[in-house]
Amino acid sequence: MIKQAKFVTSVASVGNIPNFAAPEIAIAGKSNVGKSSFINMLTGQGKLARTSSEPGRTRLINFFEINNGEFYFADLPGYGYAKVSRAEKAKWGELIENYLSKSRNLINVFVLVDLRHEPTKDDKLLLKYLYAYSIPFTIIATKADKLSRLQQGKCRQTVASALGVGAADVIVTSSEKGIGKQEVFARIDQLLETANVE
Ligand SMILES: Nc1nc2c(ncn2[C@@H]2O[C@H](COP(=O)(O)OP(=O)(O)OP(=O)(O)O)[C@@H](O)[C@H]2O)c(=O)[nH]1
Ligand SMILES: [Mg+2]
Repeated sequence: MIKQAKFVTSVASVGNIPNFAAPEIAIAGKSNVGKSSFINMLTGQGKLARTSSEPGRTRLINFFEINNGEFYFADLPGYGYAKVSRAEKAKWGELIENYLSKSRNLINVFVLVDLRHEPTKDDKLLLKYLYAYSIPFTIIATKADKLSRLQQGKCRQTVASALGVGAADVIVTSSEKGIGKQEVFARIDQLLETANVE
């Protein structure tokens, strides 16, 4: 359960990445997949993380304190947005990569993918990176409200197969309808129970 949540800081460069001495869960995924909305659903604060129908709005890593420092969410900038310059893309990539490889208390990356679509090349690249650096992750499928129950089941299987995990390992969510919230909380509890913090 999340009882308290507040925005702490935004980070635009690697040198400023904070160490909170508490477990961190990063929220990653392509631009516009619903990362910020997901944080807002979990915290019950509709305006905590800035959302936008315009892709590529979150260009910084935004940190949120949860339950008075029990853990932190890191809302990562979305990848795969076509309308930005190559230089800017490289800058985002570097920021994300540096964060993932240097953050000492990162316990898990929530990889958000749109339930309706086949995972992209960039999604697969992220997973490859997480495997290579032995960073544990959880697949979260978003925007389930846009599909019927039957389609949700089918798409869950498609997403799972494309990412090389089991369908049971994909948590189906909708920030709009609050679908999957309890499953996500259960996952977070499980992660926190086994967390070691420096
Ligand atoms: N129908 C529906 N729309 C959603 C859901 N989650 C997010 N959206 C919409 O998708 C758009 C993008 O949501 P954001 O939460 O800003 O996405 P993001 O991944 O943070 O985007 P960037 O920060 O640009 O990478 C917004 O218009 C949201 O309202 C959902 O569960 N269902
Ligand atoms: Mg965002």
